[in-house]
Amino acid sequence: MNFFRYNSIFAKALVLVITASVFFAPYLFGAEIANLQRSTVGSHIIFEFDIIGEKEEGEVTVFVAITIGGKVFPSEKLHIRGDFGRVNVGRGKKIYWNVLHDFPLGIPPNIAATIVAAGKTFRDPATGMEFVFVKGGCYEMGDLFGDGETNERPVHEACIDDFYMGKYEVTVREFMKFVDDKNYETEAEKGDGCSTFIDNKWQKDLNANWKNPDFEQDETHPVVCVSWNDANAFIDWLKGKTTIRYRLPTEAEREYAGRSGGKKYKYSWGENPPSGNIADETAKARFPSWSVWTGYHDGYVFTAPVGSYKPNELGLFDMTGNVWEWTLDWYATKYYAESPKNNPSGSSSGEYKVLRGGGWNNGPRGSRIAFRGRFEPNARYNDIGLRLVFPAQ
Ligand SMILES: [Ca+2]
Repeated sequence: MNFFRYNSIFAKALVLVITASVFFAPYLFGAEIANLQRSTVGSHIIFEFDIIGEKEEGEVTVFVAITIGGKVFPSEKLHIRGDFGRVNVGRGKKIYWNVLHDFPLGIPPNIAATIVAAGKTFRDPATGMEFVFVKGGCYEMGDLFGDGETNERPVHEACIDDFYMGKYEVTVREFMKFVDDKNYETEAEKGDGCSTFIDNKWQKDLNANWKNPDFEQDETHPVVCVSWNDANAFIDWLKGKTTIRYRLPTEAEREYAGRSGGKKYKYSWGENPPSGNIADETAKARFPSWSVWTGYHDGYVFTAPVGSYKPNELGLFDMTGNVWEWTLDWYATKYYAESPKNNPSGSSSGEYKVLRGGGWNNGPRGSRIAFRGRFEPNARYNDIGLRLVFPAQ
């Protein structure tokens, strides 16, 4: 086999030079990599491993990345082939890395490989954030009930690839890990604060930011007062920690997941009674002028701890209400008329980024899944947060 032909003297040198510390995530969640072994054959490093999953796990997603001197090289940047991407659970999996192709001048020292499997669920090793596998598909996107805004029309077919979505909105605790690690200052802290609902109207509070959003929060609440730019700084940090290509969801992914896989639902709770933190009777008692969901009590005027209400049919929590969530997409009023069918990802440019899902201050109309919120990428409000996704390929 040509593939394995090599000069044996050089191969010996290779083994000496590489002080590889191969490791894998030491947690058991959905699916895991086990019995990982490394060998060197010619110009290749070969990783052999088993993928162990719960009984119902069939295909899982395997990510591989190589770290050299603290720098992460994801698989798509290297000459790597074999059992990664969507792979069936089982034993004797192999990944081949043509290391001399990528480093022809010599093998760098201190190479570490990270191989991670994501099953039906996944837990991020750096933050503990949980993710749920969302099987892709085609669905009718937009104002299915004929009572929405004009920018929700025309209703059109959108087809979405498989992806993973955050089970919860990003919490104060998770965002704090990023801030502490990077000594990051949010745009609200650097600039003129965050808009909060004071004296019965939205106005800038110079002293408001994610640590002090003008209402009580503990670490289990969704982080707010973060701009789209802050959200992406958080994502860039997280990507550098792991092998996972995290990003914000597209508008089409957010609507598909919010409707439990594109079902004809107006809210994330489907045909059931409301189950989420929206403008309810609790909020009405504090803000009598608000339009609320009459007769519904969720117990919170402002944000609630994430996961306080029943999840939707995909196991995702707070897909309606709690906080508005940034999406990847630039907003265009007429985008739905020209949107591509496969994996639409918004206008190519724009002034505003789309927000989805509604927040603690939205009544029945603004809480609709199809509703398209929008703000400038540097906007900060204490009803805006985020949720992450990553592709399953
Ligand atoms: Ca509420």
